[in-house]
Amino acid sequence: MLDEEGLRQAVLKGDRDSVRTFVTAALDTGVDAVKILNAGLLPAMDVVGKRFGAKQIYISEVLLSARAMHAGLALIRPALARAGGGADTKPVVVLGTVKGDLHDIGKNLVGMMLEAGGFTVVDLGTNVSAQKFIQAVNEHGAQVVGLSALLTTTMREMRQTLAELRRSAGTVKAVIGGAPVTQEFADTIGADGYAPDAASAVARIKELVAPA
Ligand code: B12
Repeated sequence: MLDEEGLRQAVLKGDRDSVRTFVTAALDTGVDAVKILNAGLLPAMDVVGKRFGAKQIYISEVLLSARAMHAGLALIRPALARAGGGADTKPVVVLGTVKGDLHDIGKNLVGMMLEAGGFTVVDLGTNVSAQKFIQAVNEHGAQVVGLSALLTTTMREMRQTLAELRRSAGTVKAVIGGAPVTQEFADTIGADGYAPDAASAVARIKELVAPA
């Protein structure tokens, strides 16, 4: 059984131990990992983001909530990966936060949802240079590269990274996201796709890898 409200409150309070307790109890009783993500962890982080935006909480509280959410994500990760299906033929997505940018909460959510959606995710972390993206795309034969940026300054880096990917990483499709990023910006820099959140990121990337 999943105590949805209990789990959400635990994330909101940044109570890592309680998050682990709720998630473990849910997994032990056979609750689907995707449900734990969609009914508990994601909506709670959404509330955290809104409260921060409305100046109701401090950044330290955001970080505590993010840490608690990650403790829950770590527990459901194996089940999410299994939910993604068979082993060999999964399309590969290289994911990372662009150079100069250390924000990774949203990018990690996108990665988790992609794994649950049947993709193999190569997560390069944060502060990733164009060269590292190119190397990983070529090494893993990725069909898609996902770039995340949370700062208006690093959106510029996104443009530069995309230009270098176009020169050196073949036909890889590029999808971008992050709070300041818009569809209009994606069109301006020539990205193949944009998504405002993790669920629509999966849908957009599925469209891009679908056979024409
Ligand atoms: C948490 C946070 C931090 C944490 C980051 C911790 C971490 N591990 O990520 C810390 C404290 C380190 C931090 C640092 C800084 N931060 Co900060 N931070 C935030 C905060 C509060 C929340 C971001 C977040 O995690 N949101 C929750 C997630 C779930 O949402 P998301 O990231 O948007 O992701 C979703 C979508 O955008 C999308 N998505 C994300 N990535 C991708 C990728 C792809 C491919 C796709 C398709 C979709 C997608 O899907 C996600 C899931 O739904 C925001 C404020 C805000 N409300 O956004 C400020 C904010 C982003 N930070 C800001 C600033 C200024 C900074 C600092 C410069 C502060 C400073 N003076 O030092 C530094 C920069 C450090 C650096 N070089 O990166 C500003 C940016 C302003 C701007 N327009 O440029 C913001 C907006 C705060 C503000 N209002 O001023 N920050």
